[in-house]
Amino acid sequence: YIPKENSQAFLYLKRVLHWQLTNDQNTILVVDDSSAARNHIVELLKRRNFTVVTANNGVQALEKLAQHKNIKMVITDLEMPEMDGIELTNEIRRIYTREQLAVIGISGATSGIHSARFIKNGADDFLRKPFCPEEFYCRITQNIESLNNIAKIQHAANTDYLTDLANRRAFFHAAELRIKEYIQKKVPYCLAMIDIDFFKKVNDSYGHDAGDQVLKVIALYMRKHFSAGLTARLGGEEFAVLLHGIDVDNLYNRLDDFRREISVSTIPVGGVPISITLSLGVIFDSKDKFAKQMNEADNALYLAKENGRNQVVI
Ligand code: GH3
Ligand code: MG
Ligand code: MG
Ligand code: MG
Ligand code: MG
Repeated sequence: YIPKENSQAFLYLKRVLHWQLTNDQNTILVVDDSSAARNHIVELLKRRNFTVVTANNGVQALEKLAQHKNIKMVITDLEMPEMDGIELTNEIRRIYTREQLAVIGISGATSGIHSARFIKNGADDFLRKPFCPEEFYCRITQNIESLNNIAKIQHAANTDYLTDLANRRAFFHAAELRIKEYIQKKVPYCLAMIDIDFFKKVNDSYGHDAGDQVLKVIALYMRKHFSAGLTARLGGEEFAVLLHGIDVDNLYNRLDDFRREISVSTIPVGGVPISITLSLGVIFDSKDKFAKQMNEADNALYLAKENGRNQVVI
């Protein structure tokens, strides 16, 4: 049966075929104490190109989850020895969010109470045994698609559209966490705000598109130069980097090397070589609240501008 072109069923088929091509990147964990039931599900998943891992009960399932970091979905039976499907779902939700991992409960019981219990305990969906393959595939596809959509939305929410660097939101979130860790582990670190000098002149002289191109190239330089650090575009022509290293001198030198590298390079835009310089405001190993640290870096940046730009101020 071939559905009519552009009907919903046709579009569904198209989506299934699309996912089928990428399903090998989606690992699914199948948990059931009955080997016959397990093999049946594994067989269905393999036909659709999924990578499959199996477990006989909840305890084993948690071990498999810890071993295989790329598992996207767990399909679990209800009644199993040692740890049943409900307990397993509960444990999973203590460790993994719904964005990280989908859980689909399966049970042969005819009463609707089991589907409600699975969902209340953190499952995303439920299938009643025996199920027809078509329903099984629909539910799997729907849940995988939903996970992939969330991943896309999260990426868009955390990425600067122009430069593809982390955006302000992502930087504030990730930098705060990393700094806590650096302080706890006594790892030397620095937080730097980087602002392009007289960027308005670039726009005025060469046009806004050329300005955009310069921002993109600066982002590439940052990525390359600070590959082990956390880099971001905070907005406009303002960037930030969080670095960790051996000591303050080493961190300072890496920042100043970057400043110098940019000041001696020319960025070709539409055949015209554009020269720019950067001002940096930096704080080292501060134990202040993150917002305060950003503030102090910003104050240092202001001083760098005051003192004549193209320099790093601590
Ligand atoms: P200063 O050395 O004091 O930082 O001078 P400046 O000209 O760099 O700073 P100012 O804050 O006066 O101007 C920043 C300019 O950056 C103004 C704005 O048009 C430009 N800008 C902000 N975001 C973008 C963008 O996404 N693309 C382009 N092309 N320009 C941008
Ligand atoms: Mg069972
Ligand atoms: Mg400004
Ligand atoms: Mg500027
Ligand atoms: Mg600025």
